[in-house]
Amino acid sequence: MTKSTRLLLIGPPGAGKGTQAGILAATYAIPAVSTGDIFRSNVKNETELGLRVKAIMAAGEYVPDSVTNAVVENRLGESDTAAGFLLDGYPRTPDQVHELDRMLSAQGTALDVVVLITADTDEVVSRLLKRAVVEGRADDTESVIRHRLALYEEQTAPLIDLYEKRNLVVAVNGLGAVDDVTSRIVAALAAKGILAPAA
Ligand code: B4P
Repeated sequence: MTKSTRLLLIGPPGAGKGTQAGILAATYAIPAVSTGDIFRSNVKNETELGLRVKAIMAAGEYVPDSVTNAVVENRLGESDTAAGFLLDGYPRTPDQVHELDRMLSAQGTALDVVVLITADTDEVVSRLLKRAVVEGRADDTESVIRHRLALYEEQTAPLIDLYEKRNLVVAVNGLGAVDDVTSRIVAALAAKGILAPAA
């Protein structure tokens, strides 16, 4: 493994970011930092932050950049991220990219790879509707899912170009079994010189 591994997972809602983030964090022995999970846990625990973002998330809107950036800056300030991390669901806007650049350059570090997980709209809508039955997430109704997808296309998909210009992006097909998607990501990372630590 390289001395430290700083990864970012990007892709539409339902592409499998959260699913793969958990598996990859264990594989590469780095913490997954999921803004969605952080917000959901705050909503569940009815913290001040949770009360602030609850309705925004239920409507499928993005939490304001200033709030999201502060959450990530705090999390990346924790010692377990010093040897690397995997960002899941952040950044999603140009301002978040800018702030992440600032945070990392202040640490004298940078991202190693941006993994783009692709999946078509029909597949992601069907996955999220299935998850609605299992988990009952407030933002997994069909109209909110479609809104989240539109927001992704408008605000987040353009960021891929920006990271492509930095030569950081590897695109991985997110269709098929979860294990197969993981194997594709592991192979794509290996091609970039990022290897899992020996067990
Ligand atoms: P997230 O938690 O990031 O939600 P998401 O985009 O839906 O992705 P998630 O990771 O949960 O789903 P996954 O694709 O893994 O964000 C939720 C909300 O938080 C946002 O709408 C926003 O309000 C807020 N937020 C978060 N980050 C923000 C930011 N940076 N700025 C502003 N606001 C922010 O999985 C989906 C389903 O597919 C699962 O049920 C899974 O089991 C299934 N699945 C996964 N892989 C599969 C496969 N290969 N085959 C079949 N099913 C699969």
